Amino acid sequence: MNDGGQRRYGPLGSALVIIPTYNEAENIRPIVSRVRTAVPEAHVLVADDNSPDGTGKFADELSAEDDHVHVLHRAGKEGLGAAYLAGFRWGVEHGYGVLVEMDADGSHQPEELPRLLTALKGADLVLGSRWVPGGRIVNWPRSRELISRGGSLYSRLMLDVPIRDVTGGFRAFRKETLEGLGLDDVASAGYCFQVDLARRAVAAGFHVVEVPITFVEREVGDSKMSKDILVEALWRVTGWGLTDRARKVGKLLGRGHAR
Ligand SMILES: Nc1nc2c(ncn2[C@@H]2O[C@H](COP(=O)(O)OP(=O)(O)OP(=O)(O)O)[C@@H](O)[C@H]2O)c(=O)[nH]1
Ligand SMILES: [Mg+2]
Repeated sequence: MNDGGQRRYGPLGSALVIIPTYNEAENIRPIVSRVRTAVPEAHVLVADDNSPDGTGKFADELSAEDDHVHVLHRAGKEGLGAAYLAGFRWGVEHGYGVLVEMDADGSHQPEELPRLLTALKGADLVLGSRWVPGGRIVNWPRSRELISRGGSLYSRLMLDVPIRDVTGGFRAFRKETLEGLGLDDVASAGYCFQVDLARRAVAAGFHVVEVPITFVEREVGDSKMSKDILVEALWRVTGWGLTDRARKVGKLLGRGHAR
């Protein structure tokens, strides 16, 4: 993560808030309406994986009522990462300059979006962060907090990224940043998708800024968090960390050999 130094940043283009959904029927209307109120100029893209509870249909209704709301219907449940990749592609193709990631369940508060977007004026990527001073969590069981904090700490140490909240999913990207991350070979489906994007941004030398947020546990609907998602995150992060280390050792040995 560089400090942004004397760099000058181009103006922010129009923003697209991407909301991936799987069975969020009760949450979709309130969350879209909060986004529309908090950042009226932004557009919303609901990326729905053919939710059996009809979330996609409710999103279509919202879209029919409001020309700032769009829906991307996907064939079936493929994970959060795949839904975001499709959403990013849609957003770039449609000319948006800022792509925002946000959950549908109210954990990410739309009212905090203006702060994220303001910070992006001087950054390549802004991460909403629970674990920087000023960041807070509301109604999370201790066990969930430990998993999240532990996951961030493990990723930070393993991957050598100076980011406190590396698994969070409330983020704002400049289009140019996404284009510089090499998204074509991102395979992560679950939460490690967020870790993967953060480590790619740091490795590419982008200026990453963490902004404190208040994260509120979902009140309605079911979590899609599962043991499989955690296991995927653990083995992928470990794999990336070991590969990076092996590469560094290889470079050192190569240099020694050349001398
Ligand atoms: N399109 C799509 N969206 C998904 C998928 N899995 C999760 N989501 C959405 O991604 C967001 C985050 O998922 P959550 O289940 O809230 O995960 P979480 O926030 O870690 O878990 P909780 O704290 O228990 O809410 C929500 O908006 C989900 O509806 C998926 O496979 N496809
Ligand atoms: Mg959630």
